[in-house]
Amino acid sequence: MFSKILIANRGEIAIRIIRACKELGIKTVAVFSEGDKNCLHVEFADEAICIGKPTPQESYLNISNIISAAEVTDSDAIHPGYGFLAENPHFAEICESCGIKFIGPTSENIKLMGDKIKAKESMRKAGLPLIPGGEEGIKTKEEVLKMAKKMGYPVMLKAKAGGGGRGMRVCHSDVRLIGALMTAQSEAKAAFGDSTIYLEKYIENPRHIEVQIIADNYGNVVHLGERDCSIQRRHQKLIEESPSPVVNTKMRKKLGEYAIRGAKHIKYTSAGTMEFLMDTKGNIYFMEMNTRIQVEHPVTEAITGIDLVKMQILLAAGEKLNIKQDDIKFDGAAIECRINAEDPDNNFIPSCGLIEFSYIPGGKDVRIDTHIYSGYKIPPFYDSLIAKLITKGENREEALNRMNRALDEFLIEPIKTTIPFCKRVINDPDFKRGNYNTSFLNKFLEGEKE
Ligand code: MV4
Repeated sequence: MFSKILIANRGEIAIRIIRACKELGIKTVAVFSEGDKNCLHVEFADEAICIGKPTPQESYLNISNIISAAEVTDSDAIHPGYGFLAENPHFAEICESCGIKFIGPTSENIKLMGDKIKAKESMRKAGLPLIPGGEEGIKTKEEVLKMAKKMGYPVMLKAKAGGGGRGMRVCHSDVRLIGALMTAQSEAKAAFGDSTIYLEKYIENPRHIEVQIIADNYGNVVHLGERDCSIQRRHQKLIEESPSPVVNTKMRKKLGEYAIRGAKHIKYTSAGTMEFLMDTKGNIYFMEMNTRIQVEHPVTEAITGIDLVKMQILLAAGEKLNIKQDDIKFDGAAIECRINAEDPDNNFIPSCGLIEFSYIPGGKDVRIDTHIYSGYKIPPFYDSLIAKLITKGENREEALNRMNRALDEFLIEPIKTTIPFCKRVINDPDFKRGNYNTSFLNKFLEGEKE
């Protein structure tokens, strides 16, 4: 087992990982930027090292400073959390070559899934259902028109190195397709340094359903059910829940089998998530795979009782999975609201500065993962996520009622947060019925303007 882990992250996820380490009796090293001196992850870790100036580029993305911090503290392993370096194959490779265990999948798997065309190709070989198209990068205008004709409009252009919605374009006609191809290529080049674009059939009003898996180094893989992440704004998730209101036991089994088959095919290790789209007829298609622990992992922890971060650490240290698929029971329902320091009444502009007062809710089956406290000053350099509120119930209705009361108790003053907005969304009649898809939030926002 590891004796010391360096956490290459900040905020709530750094604290989440420190908690897992402490419970496993592993020493921790926090890294922090000059803008994060007063952060709780610095306080809670056994040691803390400053890794540079406040901007992410100069600190949490600074590979050599992080590796140096691991070496001077004699750390055995690095947990990257999510974001920053979590899905950087180069970083994972450097860790390994320095004899530091990267807590996550292999750099080969990160690289493979980072190439959205190769990812689809490997999942096709594994036998997963895919969105039509995307077999190869587009070389000529003639070629893309031919492909679009074959699959029929609407179609979608996506970046090979993409993800997170950047470089994506929906097109309804030949003329638009040609125009969009050029802009998508330059956007992809600017964002990822790779202009390669591929074409897919556009799935209208899909639900975003993802399946959590965890795999050890010996070929054992289990799935931990799905999360419905359809409530998103500009590709940022706001609310996630499990089980999905539209997934029944049979469908869950099917989704789980796909996810396990895909993971086994690439000899995946550690925690990972297979993202699927479900169309309005209930057809499911593999979309992409995330090779990290995700923001919304506590939703799965709430209904399975499994600590995913502890599990990641144990498996990275070479332990065998101590559970079989049949041991995993899905109990009740859980929902997560992301609390961002943003003003929902002002186009979600970031709201930084001093938190003069904060009260964190509690009570039965309420979980808050946060790094804020009364007197904490939110720096302007990083992601706006300041807390995750997760409630669990015997069923969806109880989880939602509990979320309502926990949101009522949650006080963060004087900055603006998404708390009141989350309250409005979860009380929407369609949301309450589980009747929503990825178009929900835009329509909801339009409705609120009137
Ligand atoms: C799609 C799609 C419809 N059809 N692909 C958005 C993020 C990126 N990972 C892929 N995304 C989408 N790909 C096809 N062929 C719709 C989306 C999409 C979406 C997906 C999941 C959750 C929210 C979304 C919001 C808008 C578009």
